[in-house]
Amino acid sequence: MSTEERTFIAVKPDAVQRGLVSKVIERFEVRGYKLVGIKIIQASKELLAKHYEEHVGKPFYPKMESFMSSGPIVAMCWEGKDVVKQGRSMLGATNPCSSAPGTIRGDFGIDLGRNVCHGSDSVESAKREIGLWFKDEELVNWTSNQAKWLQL
Ligand code: DGI
Repeated sequence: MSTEERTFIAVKPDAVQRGLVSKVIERFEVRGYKLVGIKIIQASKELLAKHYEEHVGKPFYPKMESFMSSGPIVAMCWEGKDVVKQGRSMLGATNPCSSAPGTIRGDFGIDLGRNVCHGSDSVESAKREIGLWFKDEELVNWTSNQAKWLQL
């Protein structure tokens, strides 16, 4: 297991259907982060309830569950310096209408319920979410040749 920080990023069904998977991947790649896990998955209601455990029972949950299970999700694990915090900042505010231009949600979304992507909000949640969406053997430890050009 790498000692580098990791985060869980998901391209939600709206963005998969709109052909935005490559755009989300590109933002993380060009920033200097390393992709260590990726798969396309049709999420079950059980998985979503675990992932969104703090939201189960809230008024918006049934609609969100239905949206998140309406089509495939691209689940990814990205690795690199400060990737959890930087990943959240690259995604932008939860509501795309409040997300700054230049962020993923601010550039590609206009609706809170269809907000393009998910990113872990803390190192602890990242560990939990990566464990929910990936088996250990689905994550690949590899050395990027770019590493020496990215940081001292
Ligand atoms: O971590 P985030 O995705 O930025 O935000 P969050 O954990 O507060 O909420 C998870 C998702 O739930 C969010 O991406 C969109 C949805 N959501 C949150 N609050 C509301 C909501 N959806 C609706 N329709 N209404 C809400 O108030």
